[in-house]
Amino acid sequence: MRRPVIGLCAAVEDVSYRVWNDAAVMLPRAYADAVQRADGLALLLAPDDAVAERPDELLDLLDGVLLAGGSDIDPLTYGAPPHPSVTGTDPARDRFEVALAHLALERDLPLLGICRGMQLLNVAAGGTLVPHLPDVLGSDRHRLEPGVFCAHEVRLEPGSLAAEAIGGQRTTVKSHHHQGAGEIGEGLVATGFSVEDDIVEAVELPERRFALGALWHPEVDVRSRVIGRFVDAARARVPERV
Ligand SMILES: [Mn+2]
Repeated sequence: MRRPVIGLCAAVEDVSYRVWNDAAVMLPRAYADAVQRADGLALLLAPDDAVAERPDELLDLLDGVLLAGGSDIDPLTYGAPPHPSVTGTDPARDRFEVALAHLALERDLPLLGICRGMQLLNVAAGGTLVPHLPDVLGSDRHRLEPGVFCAHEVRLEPGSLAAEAIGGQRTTVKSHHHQGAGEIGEGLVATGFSVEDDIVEAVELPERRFALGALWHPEVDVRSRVIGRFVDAARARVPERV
């Protein structure tokens, strides 16, 4: 049987490589590595407004969608005013990913949102975000230093997909975010919380085969089972797409 095709939603960022300083469609390598380790085929997806209009043509090619980390979601996407800590947004990426998330959920295609991707899943379901967690927590605990993952504990609801995916009800996670979920989107259930300050760290749709958002970074944690469990859910769907 062929490997499940996992679409990884990429970012557009100004990057420097070799002799070039240019806009690039990119994603940290850890995402593709984690999918390939789980025996999935990692396919990087460039934001595309035509797909945002008609996501069927892309989703027909995929067995699972991974909404990756990256820049903050434009507050306009969820109807909030600008915030001084929110810069470098990419409305085209937001549109593309919201469209893919909606249709993936409608088709019950396995969907995993990581960090920004969890926030995107919540926004796509009609939820909102806290623009800057330190404003409400009084702490930088979830992103101590930009560009360096920090660690904190999360607890997962017994019986949830999040708990099943991590293989327990408590774990230490790699964290790098300054935003979090505000109002939880329709149909989503919060199933993961940070132990220290009780913010929502995981959301899921219980009626789906696999629809999970995690605010932490399993792709940089080789011990994590989250991406492997997601790729397995996509693999189970392979015979349905010929
Ligand atoms: Mn966190």
